[in-house]
Amino acid sequence: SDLEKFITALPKAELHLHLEGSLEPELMMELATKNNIELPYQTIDEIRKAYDFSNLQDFLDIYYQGMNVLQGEEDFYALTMAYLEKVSGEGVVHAEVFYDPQGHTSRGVPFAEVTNGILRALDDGREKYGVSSELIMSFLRHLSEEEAFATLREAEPWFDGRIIGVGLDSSELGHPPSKFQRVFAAAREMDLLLVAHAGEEGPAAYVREAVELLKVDRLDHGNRTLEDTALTETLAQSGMTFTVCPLSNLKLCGVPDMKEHPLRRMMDAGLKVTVNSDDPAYFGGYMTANFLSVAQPLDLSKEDIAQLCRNSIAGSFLTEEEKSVHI
Ligand code: ES4
Ligand code: ZN
Repeated sequence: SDLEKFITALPKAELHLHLEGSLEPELMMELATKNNIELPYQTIDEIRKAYDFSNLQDFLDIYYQGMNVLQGEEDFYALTMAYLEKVSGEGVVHAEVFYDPQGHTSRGVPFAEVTNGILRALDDGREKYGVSSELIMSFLRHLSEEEAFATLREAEPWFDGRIIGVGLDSSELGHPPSKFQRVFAAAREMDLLLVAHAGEEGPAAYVREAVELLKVDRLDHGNRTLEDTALTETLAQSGMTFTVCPLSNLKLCGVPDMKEHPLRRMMDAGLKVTVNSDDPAYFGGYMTANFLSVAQPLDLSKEDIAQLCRNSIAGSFLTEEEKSVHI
């Protein structure tokens, strides 16, 4: 369509993408066979049918199951290259991607194999597809503070610019940002950039904690921020960037219908909003699909869409000089 071509042509950055969530059923089956991993599915169709979620935890159970097929460095390389190839055709010029090392080290896959496989693909993808990128390591918030600290220590050799920041993901309810205040303070002391998922399922109070206690540089999701008017005003004033993921919110029943999605109200409140794909292999689409999913239901103009794309470049961790190439 005309709108699809318009969206694809706009230079944009993806700022909220879990690499393990870009594992397509085809690659999952291929790696399961190669690595002799039992899957509870026999066909691609069966896999896709299992992707019917009522909430975040429903999804996470399937997501951790799926990532078991990732075993060696080559698997993480293939996963990452497939993602970069896909989005390079959608106008993504820069991607700041998450991975969940604890989802792999807990299964006996060494941190170095995971990380180096991803980094080698990010380097090759820059050459092959012209997509620049950065890597952010996320802590699983359902695990302990101690386990997060152990992961932070294990990652230290890569804090020379290869891992640029840390994030916080997985089961939100019952695991407030405050649980990781000391871990994030330590990461800040190491000059790492800080992001955290907050206000996806959790209340606005969790968004406030991510900002005030963790001191995040960027906020992932943040859908429920609007429930706190004072906080919304503060974050509009401070220019905080929000990485919103429309198809994710729909698939995990955070919104009943795209017409009810808060993205437009967040923009109208003066928040710097971006559109992202989160876990595209599980939620039904990559960047263009996410833009298209809200364009008509929220009556977004072409100018609104262009603004969302400019926000993604501006809200990235690129230098001002690097941003100026894309804006
Ligand atoms: C995630 Cl959508 C979402 N929320 C929280 N944690 C996650 N990890 C991967 N996708
Ligand atoms: Zn996410």
